[in-house]
Amino acid sequence: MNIRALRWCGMLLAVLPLLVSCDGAPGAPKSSAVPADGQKKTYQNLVVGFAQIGAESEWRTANTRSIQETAKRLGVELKFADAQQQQENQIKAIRSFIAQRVDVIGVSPVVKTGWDTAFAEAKKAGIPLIMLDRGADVPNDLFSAFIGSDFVQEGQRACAEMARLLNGQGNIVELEGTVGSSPQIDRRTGFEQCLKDYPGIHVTIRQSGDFIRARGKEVMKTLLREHGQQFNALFAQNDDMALGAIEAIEEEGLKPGVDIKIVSIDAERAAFEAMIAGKLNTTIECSPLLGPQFFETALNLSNGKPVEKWVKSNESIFRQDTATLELPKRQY
Ligand code: GZL
Repeated sequence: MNIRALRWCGMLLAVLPLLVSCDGAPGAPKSSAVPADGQKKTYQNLVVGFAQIGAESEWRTANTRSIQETAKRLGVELKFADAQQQQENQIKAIRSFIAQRVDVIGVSPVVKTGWDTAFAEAKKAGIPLIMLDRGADVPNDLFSAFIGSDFVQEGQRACAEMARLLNGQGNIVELEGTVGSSPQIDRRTGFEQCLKDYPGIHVTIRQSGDFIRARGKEVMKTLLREHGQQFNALFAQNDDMALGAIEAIEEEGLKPGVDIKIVSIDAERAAFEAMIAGKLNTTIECSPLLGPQFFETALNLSNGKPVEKWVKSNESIFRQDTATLELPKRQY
């Protein structure tokens, strides 16, 4: 066995603990080659590798569920890697998928930078790569499609909601997500762009909670103790951090949603429950239910069909006045 093959095998062994193969159907592993009779690829003989970020939030858990349940329903062989929020683990998984000759690779890049080499290796191997949910700073020729939300628009929408809640006057704490991730960068960009129209509103404090509920609570607890009188609003870049901050606000004896107006992003079920309780004012939808679009795009790429470079999610804004009506309809 030559050095190159050994290298690939070494990499494969290194990431095996991270990899879970979710067969769409029981039985022997499927070939990733086009069937001998030249028949086009179908879901039942499609082999897809997906390098997921981790399980940092309810949103991510719902995103993973959508991917895995859709693969099972369609009969796609899914090789799934949980990177535990480490970019190096996602890169190892991509290299493992290349070594296994999957038909398509999917990845939700944990941060925007550092992907050129791994993506170029997939391109060199002739394997289409789809970015799902989060994007990356790579040349357009290194990925086949991006499937996900317009994070800048989400930030703009959050700002407009906050301006309405504050009547154009107020000081805001911004709880940011994972530093360097596309949602953290782009939601902040959109929020700041919109704030230019509201000179009476300022973001006075900005800190990261890494999209994690417990971190959101920790940060908000500290900010209330050190700057409590200096802000009357919270923009949380995801619902989980907002829910953690709500706990901290209540423990300080204040009324979330009243003493401190709160706008967040994701529109997960717990956010609707918080709005019904009057503790959260608005949540901006960011759908994790990307499984169907992901596998449809993967199949089209495998059959050499053209796909949109950006398959954009269509999303809504939810406020307290419709939360009771909407809650039963929520799928995540
Ligand atoms: C956004 C997604 C973000 C969510 C967070 O598409 O990447 O990551 O807003 C999740 O809840 O952790």
